[in-house]
Amino acid sequence: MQMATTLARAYRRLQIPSRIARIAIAMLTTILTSASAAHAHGGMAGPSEIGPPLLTSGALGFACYWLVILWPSARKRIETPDGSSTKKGNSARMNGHLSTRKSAPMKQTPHLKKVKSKMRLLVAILGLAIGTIVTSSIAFAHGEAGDEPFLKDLTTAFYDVTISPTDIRVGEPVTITGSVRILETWPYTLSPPEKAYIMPVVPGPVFALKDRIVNGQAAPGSFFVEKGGIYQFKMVILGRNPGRWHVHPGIAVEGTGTLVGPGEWVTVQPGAAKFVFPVTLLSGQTINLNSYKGGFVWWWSFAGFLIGVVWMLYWTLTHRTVTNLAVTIQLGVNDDAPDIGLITPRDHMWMNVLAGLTIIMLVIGWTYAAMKYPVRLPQQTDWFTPEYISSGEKMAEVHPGGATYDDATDTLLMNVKVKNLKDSPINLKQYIMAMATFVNGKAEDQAKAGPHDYVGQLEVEPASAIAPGETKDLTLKITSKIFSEERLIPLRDPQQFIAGLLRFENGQGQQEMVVLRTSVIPTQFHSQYLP
Ligand SMILES: [Cu+2]
Repeated sequence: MQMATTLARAYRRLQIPSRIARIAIAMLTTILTSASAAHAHGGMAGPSEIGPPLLTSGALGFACYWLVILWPSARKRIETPDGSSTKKGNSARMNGHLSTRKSAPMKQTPHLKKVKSKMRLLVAILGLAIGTIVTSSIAFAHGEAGDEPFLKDLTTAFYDVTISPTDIRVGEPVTITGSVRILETWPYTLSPPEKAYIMPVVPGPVFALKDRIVNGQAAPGSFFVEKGGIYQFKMVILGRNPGRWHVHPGIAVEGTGTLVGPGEWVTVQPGAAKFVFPVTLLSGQTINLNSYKGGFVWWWSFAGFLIGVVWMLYWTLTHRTVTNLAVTIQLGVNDDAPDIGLITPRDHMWMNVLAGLTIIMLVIGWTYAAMKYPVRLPQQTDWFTPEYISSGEKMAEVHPGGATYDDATDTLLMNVKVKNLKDSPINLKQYIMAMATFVNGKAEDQAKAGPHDYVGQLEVEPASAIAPGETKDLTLKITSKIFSEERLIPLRDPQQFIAGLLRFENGQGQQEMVVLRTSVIPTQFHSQYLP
């Protein structure tokens, strides 16, 4: 009996915290559930990479929480001796609910001290957070190393990519060409590729896309794709902002995300004149797309933003809704609690004013658009299936014989059995994997294979050509930093597979690209405490 009473008392004491805990758990669950939807550009390598952003956001969250809790208007109320700090007479209810804990005036002085010391702590934390943000180095990469290896290897392969010139002035063009193949090994864990678009992957709108051609056809937007499809692209981009930018081609597959090809550094020098991007409209009028109606768009959006900010500040700075969570959390869900000043008729009036302003803005916007631009077209799209491109006449039959990867030396060893189906000798020229190309050849062959940072040496053993009809066991050896820098090899995955394209060539210059999917066994294991 006594135990039950003790338990009940303990439960009563814990009621508020358990409620907060419930809310916290619900929020955490929501965050975790919604986070799993991200496929590409989400996974990070380890604690060294994921640690700083997590700590920074944690510190920011903590600082913001205390900023709201300790905001002067909230403090003022706590300091008032009789606890009736709100504008209307509401002390009765306040006292009824909370006086047991907060009404005694003698507790105010130590509490004030506590608040002051908390304020100091808050300022220190804010300073620290701002300092961390200011001093942190600028991120240059595009995050492709963060993608899981399977996401890069088994999905696509980029080859013959050129990005040139690499030194231009503002307004001058850079041309990106190359091919991407959606591999037949596309993982079953991802939704099948159906729609995609090819685009330049650059850090923000520092270039303007002028032209995009896929398999010989203009491709203003996305197009239909399929496993095994080969997409030859040509994009022309114009330098917009001066700087040194990393430029990649990428393919954004609906439901999967953007898969990035090899990149090149492009320097954009300041131009003599300002950047302009003239476009002729159907009406015959020529506009500068770079700045067209920019001022209007900015100020109109800002007006809408202001209404939102007024609404946010109104509720966070002057009201108990956020600043006194301890009070609001004890009220029923549908209780406005006007008697303690939670939501008063005056608040309703001001919120109606804000809602009214929003509606007036919308009506003005619609009327203005209808009057000023009577001729309008709905947004246009041009979905198409690009013309089929062959991977080459059947030349070789390939059987994987397994692979090993040495993490210490970045060495991949692959065993393959190759049968020559042609009547002339064939050679293995390249192995293409994700955004990297490994070349069985000299320095000049490597220079032609793609952007320098994504090209490596491939050694084929035995080196001699495969005679017509012959079946040969080949060992492919690649030692390259690209594997670890771009995180291409799965080392701790439930499925240890890589895939890529083997490029065969015969004496007449005919080629075939054959998909190779093979298991990889790491030869070294490092202990790891986090997934
Ligand atoms: Cu990059």
